[in-house]
Amino acid sequence: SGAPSASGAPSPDTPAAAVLDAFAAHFGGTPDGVWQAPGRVNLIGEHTDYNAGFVLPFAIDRAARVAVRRRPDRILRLVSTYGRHGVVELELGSLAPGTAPGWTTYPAGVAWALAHRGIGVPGADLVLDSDVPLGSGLSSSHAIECAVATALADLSGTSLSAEELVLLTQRAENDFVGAPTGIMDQSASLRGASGHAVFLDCRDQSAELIPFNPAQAGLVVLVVDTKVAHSHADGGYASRRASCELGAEVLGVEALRDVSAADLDEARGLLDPVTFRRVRHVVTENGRVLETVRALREAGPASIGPLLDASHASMRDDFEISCPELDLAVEAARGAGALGARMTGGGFGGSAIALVPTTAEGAVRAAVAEAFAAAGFTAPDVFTVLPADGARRLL
Ligand code: GAF
Repeated sequence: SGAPSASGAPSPDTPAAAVLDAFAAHFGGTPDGVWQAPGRVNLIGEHTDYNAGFVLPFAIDRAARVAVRRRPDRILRLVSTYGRHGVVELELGSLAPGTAPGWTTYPAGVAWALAHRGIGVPGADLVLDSDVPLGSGLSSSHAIECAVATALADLSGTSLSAEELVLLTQRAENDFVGAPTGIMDQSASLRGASGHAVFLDCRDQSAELIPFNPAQAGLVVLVVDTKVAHSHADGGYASRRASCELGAEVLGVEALRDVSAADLDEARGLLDPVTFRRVRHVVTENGRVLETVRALREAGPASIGPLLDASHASMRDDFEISCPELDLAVEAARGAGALGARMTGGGFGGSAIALVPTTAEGAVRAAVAEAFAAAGFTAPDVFTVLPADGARRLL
C-alpha cells in the first residue's frame, strides 16, 4: 500500500502497512511503533488450563496489530480498522469494568491491569488491525490484549516477563472484560514459535516448545470456522468451570490436575453423574496432552489423529461443550480423509480443526462445505493455519 515505515522509507505490503495507513488517516503522521500478537489454535488440552493442567496450543499466522503513539495527556484514543464504534476516547484515570464499548474493552482492560500493577501507562493514540477472525474461537480477543500489553509495557519503559504478561492479560480478561478464562490463549500468543506448539504446565507456567511442523510431514491444519457465535462471558464457560471446582472440592484436591485416571473409579461414587463426566473429561484430556507430546516427539504429527478424535468425543459427550455444527465439521472432515479432528477453544461455537494430508485437502474442504449445505447450516469459513511466532514489535 506504500505506507511509510517508521524509518520513513516506503514499505509496501508489509504486515504493518494496513495499520500504518489507518493510523495516518485517523490520527495523522506515524506511530511510535507497531506491535503484533497472534491468535491461536489449541492442538489439544481443552478446559484443562484453569484446572492447573496441561495444554498444547500453537500461535497461528494470523495476528492483531496495534500502531501506538504516546500522548502528553492521560487520554486513550482508540480506533479499529473494523470500522465499528469510530474513535473511542477514554480517560486513563477513570477506567473501570463496564466503561469501554465493544472491542475497546480489551485495550482498556490491559491499560487498567497495567495501572493496577503500578505501571505508569501513558496516554496514547492506538489503531488496531487484525486478521484473526472475530469470535471464531481462535482467540481474537487475547491477540488484541497481548499486542496492546506488549506495546504499552514497551512504551512505558517496563520490561515484563512472559509469565507476568500472561497474568496481566488474564487479569484484564477476568476482572475487566468479565470472562473467567484461564491462561492458555495468552500463553500461546506470547510464547509461540514458528514450527512449534507450546507445551504448557498451567500450574507453574513452565513451558516447552515442541516441534510441530505439519507441512514437513505432508499435512495441513485446516480450521473450520462454523460462524456459530460464542462468548466466554456467557454462562456455559463459567458453569463448566464451577463443575470442575466442585469436583476438586468433593475429591479433596487442590485442582483436577491432581486426579489421576486410576482415581476415576472411586470418583464416580463420590460425584453426581454430571460432575463426574466433567471431571472425567479434564482427567482424560490431561492424559491426552501428555500422550500427544510424546507422539509428536517420537513419531511426528501424522501419529496424533486418534488423540484429536478422542479429545473431541470427550468434549462432546463428557464436557458437553460442542454443538451440531462443530460435530458435523469434525465428522465430515474425518469422512473425507482427515487423520483426526476436534473442536478447538472454549466451545459452544467457534472453530474445529482437522489434521489433513495435503493430498486430501480439496476433498475435506468440499465434504465440509457439502455437509453444511445439506444440513442447512450457514456456510463455514475453511482455511489453513501454520504454527507461527508469538508477540513481537514490528516497527
Ligand atoms: C478459552 C479460554 F480463554 C482458555 O483459557 C481455555 O480455558 C479454553 O477456552 C478452553 O480450553 O479459550
